[in-house]
Amino acid sequence: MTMMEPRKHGDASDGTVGGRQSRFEGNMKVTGAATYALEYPAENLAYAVLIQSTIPAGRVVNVDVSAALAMPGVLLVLTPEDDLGLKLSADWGGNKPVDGPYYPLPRQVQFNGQSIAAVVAESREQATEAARLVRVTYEASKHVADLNDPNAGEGMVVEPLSAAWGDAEAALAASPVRIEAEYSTPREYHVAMEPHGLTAKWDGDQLTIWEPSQWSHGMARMYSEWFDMPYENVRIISPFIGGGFGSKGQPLAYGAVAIAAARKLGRPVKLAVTRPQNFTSYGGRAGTRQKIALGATEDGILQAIVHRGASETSIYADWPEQTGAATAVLYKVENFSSQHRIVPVNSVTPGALRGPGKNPSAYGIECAIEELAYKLGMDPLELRLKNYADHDYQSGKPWSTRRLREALTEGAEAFGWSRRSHAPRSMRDGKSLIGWGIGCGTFPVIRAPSEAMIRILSSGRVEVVSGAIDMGQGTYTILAQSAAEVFGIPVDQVEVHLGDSRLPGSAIAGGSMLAGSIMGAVHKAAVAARDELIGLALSDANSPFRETGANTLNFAEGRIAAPRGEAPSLTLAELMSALKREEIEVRRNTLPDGANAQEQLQAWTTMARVQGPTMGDYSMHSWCAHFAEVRVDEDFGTVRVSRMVSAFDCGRLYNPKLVESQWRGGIIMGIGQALLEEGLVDVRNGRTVNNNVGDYLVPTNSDIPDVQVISVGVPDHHASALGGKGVGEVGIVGVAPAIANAVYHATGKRVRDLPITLEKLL
Ligand code: MCN
Ligand code: MOS
Repeated sequence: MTMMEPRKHGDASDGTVGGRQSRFEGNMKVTGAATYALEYPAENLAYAVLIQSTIPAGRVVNVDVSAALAMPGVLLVLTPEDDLGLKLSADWGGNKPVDGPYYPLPRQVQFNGQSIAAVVAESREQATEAARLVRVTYEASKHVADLNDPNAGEGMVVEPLSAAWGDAEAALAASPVRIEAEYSTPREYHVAMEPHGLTAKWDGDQLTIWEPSQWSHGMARMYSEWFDMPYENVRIISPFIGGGFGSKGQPLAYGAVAIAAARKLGRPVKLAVTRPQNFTSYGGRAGTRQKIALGATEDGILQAIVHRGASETSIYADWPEQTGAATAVLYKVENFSSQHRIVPVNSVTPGALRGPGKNPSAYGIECAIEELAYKLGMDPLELRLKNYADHDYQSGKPWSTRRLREALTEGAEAFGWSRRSHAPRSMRDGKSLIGWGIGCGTFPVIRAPSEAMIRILSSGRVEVVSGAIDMGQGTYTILAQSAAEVFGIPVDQVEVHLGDSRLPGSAIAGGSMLAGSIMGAVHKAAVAARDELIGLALSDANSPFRETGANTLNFAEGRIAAPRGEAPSLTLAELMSALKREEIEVRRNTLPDGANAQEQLQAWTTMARVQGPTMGDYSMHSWCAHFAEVRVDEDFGTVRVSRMVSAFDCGRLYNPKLVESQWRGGIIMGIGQALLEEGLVDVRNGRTVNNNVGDYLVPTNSDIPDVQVISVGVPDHHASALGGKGVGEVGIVGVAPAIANAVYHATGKRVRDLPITLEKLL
């Protein structure tokens, strides 16, 4: 990795939108000054420890808690016997289920590692020890271990995820050149540095929850429904998060257990989910497999894509890891057919993990395209450019912006692609077989409304206030830049308050939708606050600007002046003082005008107002092209990624430094996915055996080579108010196929099941 550039002081452009401001909370995180959810001090705290099932399917017959209860310090043991008095909550979309009770500690066991009991004690150590003494008797029933279990069956087709146009089967049959292959990906996990957990505290009918959250408002809503209480009475506090990657967007069973225990005991309760328990508290990326057939003319014009995919889900809820998500938008093709199935197995319901759907989907299609290139004897870059999609063939709509061609050509240039020799095993350095491969990626632009508040204080400081989340992406920093730009002040004169469901409503930090959404709201509120200040400055009897005859004011370099720059010139503090104002507070949202309070609440607490990429006149996506170089040891089969160049179109970048870091983070996760990550299931008992960071491998710094990232985007004002497209997820999409393709080029071996481990190459 390239070294971090030294921070340049006094560079005014740093603090405006588009500047390379360093992350506001970075220092706080590395020096321990940032308080995480499990670090909040609460008086009279009790500690809860979860007990998870050790069988994959069946019934809890009996939980013997006598030995546990006899242990010192033990306050409470909760089992399926206890009715915690909870109700089912509506889903992300806000769709209400049939009214019914919710049992976070159920009697019915649906997967190995399900929460079935909890012990609460005066200390965590006492609770942990007592939990070991709880005896659970089960009545086991037959289980399905994973997607490859012979009893798993074919599953169900998810009709809304099927897509077809033209006549794919006929066009495929008529194509002179065809390839067909099956690709698979294993279960993968988030392994965020900060594990799950919470501290819950009741004050009468008011509930405060300190929990890492990607969506303070949505989670507060779901908690309030579980506990059948008014939304206003629940508060989630989540200012700092040690990574979420999709796993922290909804309340989970352990949260309900800790809060119910706190209510029963009349004391605050802290529950830290252990690292192994994290693997089954929220599901990782589902295991997938997909069969892809491509038909082309002899000169490489794609005629047909036939795609059949499947992913595992749990036996109690449907989560499709959409293997066809990228297949339909990457290439120009007149005949297309794609179908996705979900196969229920005894696992926790899989969930969103950076680039859900698009990620395994790009792995399939981008490997298949290179397989076709070799069959045709054509350069894979040339094949991609030859089949460039001029519009979205699925929706029939024009792209809002699509600079994937530029990403491919500029990426190729920076990588030195033209020096490649096509034949496998044709580039070597001693015992190292060298391979080069390409993988394209895409992620849809998802739009959502948000709200924000701006406060101009008499001190001249400006506050940005929002319940939005920063889990490391850079929300604090870009919002400070946005306000600083509007007021023409240095960025350190802006204070940003985030991560609290009591603050103005916000889109989820998910689906790469937050930056576009919240930047729009903050910009709107800041401009409105500035306009209010201008109005006062031009009309207030105490204002030095009253006599200037100006009809507006300029805000630049920390000063406010009339447009032609003549005196007076005041700082924000001086103007506020002249106006005798303590503060100016303005709140704005990006909903259509006139949205009432109920519609506003619905907008921040559900996904009902979220818009997909083709809901307007255009088809809107971020795009990228990754170029990977691998070195494979000829004797040992070890693969090292020695170089990556990736070019991106994410529209306008609010902060290129943070964007580059987002892209690199995604690429690093992609390298892990390609070479290391694999949730291993013991088929006998449905257990994820490598449920710890010693055995579930993710890349470390020494696994990561120089990663060069390039922006080829242009502002896209269809995509968002300020012209940016999503950044947070697209970086991981397309990395694994780029590496798989490079490994094929190096070795002549096509590994179609991730991860590419050495035994598959020997
Ligand atoms: N950005 C920008 N210009 C744009 C868009 C984004 O400068 N046009 C920068 C900003 O710094 C912004 C960040 O990129 O804060 C991410 O913006 P966006 O793409 O809108 O994504 P979200 O804010 O919605 O963040 C969620 C996204 C997702 S879905 C996952 S998963 C993910 C990711 O972000 N998880 C992360 N990046 C992560 N980064 C960290 N450190 N930790 C995680 O858990
Ligand atoms: Mo990201 S997987 O949408 O939180």
